[in-house]
Amino acid sequence: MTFGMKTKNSKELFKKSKEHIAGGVNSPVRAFKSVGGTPIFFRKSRDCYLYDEDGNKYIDFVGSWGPMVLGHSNKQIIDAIKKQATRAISFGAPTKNELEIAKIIKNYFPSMEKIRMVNSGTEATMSCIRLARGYTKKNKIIKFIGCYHGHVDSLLVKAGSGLATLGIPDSPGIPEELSKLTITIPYNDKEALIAAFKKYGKEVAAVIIEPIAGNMGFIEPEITFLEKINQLSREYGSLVIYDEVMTGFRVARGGAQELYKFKPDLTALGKIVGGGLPVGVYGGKREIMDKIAPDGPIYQAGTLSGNPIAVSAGAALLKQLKDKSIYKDLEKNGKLFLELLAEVADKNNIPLSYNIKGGMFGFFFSRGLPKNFEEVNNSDLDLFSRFFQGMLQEKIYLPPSAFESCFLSTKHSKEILMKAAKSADKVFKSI
Ligand code: HOZ
Repeated sequence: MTFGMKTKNSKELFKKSKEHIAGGVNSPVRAFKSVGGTPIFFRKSRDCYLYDEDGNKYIDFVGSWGPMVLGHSNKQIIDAIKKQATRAISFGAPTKNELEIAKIIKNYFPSMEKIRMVNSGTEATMSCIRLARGYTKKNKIIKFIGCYHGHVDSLLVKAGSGLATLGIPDSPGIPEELSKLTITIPYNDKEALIAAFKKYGKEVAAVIIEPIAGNMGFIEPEITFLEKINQLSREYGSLVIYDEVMTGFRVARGGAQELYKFKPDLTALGKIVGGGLPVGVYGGKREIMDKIAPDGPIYQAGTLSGNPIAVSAGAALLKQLKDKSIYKDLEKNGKLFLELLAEVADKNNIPLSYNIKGGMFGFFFSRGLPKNFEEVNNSDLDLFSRFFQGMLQEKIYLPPSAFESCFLSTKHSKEILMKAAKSADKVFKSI
């Protein structure tokens, strides 16, 4: 598609990458498969802008899928990385840096009484599942259709994000014996949840949920649905795991659990905790976390876990999120953009629904806001692809999938957002 725009270098790089990297990319959504065209190869980023290998400059609504809350190339984060890199890169041994970030995370997420650093969100959710199974001595997991919790075997069943984008319901390579232990039910479906607990409750180690789903677009939960999860889990002795890899430090400083005032037993956090470097964290109730080795028998380990550079970068970002008013401002600006977007969509007879919390939002080409994966699937996905391509021509970089969420930074000024809405108007007229 990308006609009119210079993409020669990206095209060549993608062609070459395909010879050496599986699918030419290191994560499937990046391949632009569902939206068409060639993935853009980026070279530089500043504030809310991305610069590609062909010299194009884009307004970015991906923000590295979350971490760039304060915009790209934040000075304090860069300084922290430089400072730590000159001191030491990695020890595979404890450091003061880990203690510092642990205290900040606990302060922002009071439900995480003890934490463990890992290297990605996938590792964090995977470790939560093992811990929940080991702690409860039960094996089954309840997850919700369209929620994505990383590429963990037990959780890669009817998942969102890349699987939804590519239309892969269940990945080959996962033994049936294992996927049988995962019970999947629709998001926001209390009746299905009650039925699942009635049938399997005694065997359920945990319910894992994105307390605001970000991997099937942006879907808010009904509060009564979250309450039901808590109530049934308590009743049956199952744990509640919140996967806040996308929502943590994003919808509010303390994630969706701060917004809804719920305290899950375990929480998984990811990318944002590293300020853009590869980091994950899991944590929760002290008595559960004490079951992890070396204090307990449930094993989990990693040489690069708590890597000094990654945690320094993370701490530099998290310290700057101290003032919660950042989130009010992000949401205010985001709402302004989405209102304008809806206005121009309406003007062009295009149905559009949207939702936002803090610095994370989603929009769908549908009359009403979808409540679950099926409803997202029923939105106009083809229109999304055309809109994506049109916006790319306008040098606006959206997530290359209708099943992902968008991210704002404090560097997205009102002027920049108004410019993006104007571009959307132009695109709506042409598609
Ligand atoms: N699945 C990731 C976001 N939900 C996207 C990963 C990537 O391509 O970087």
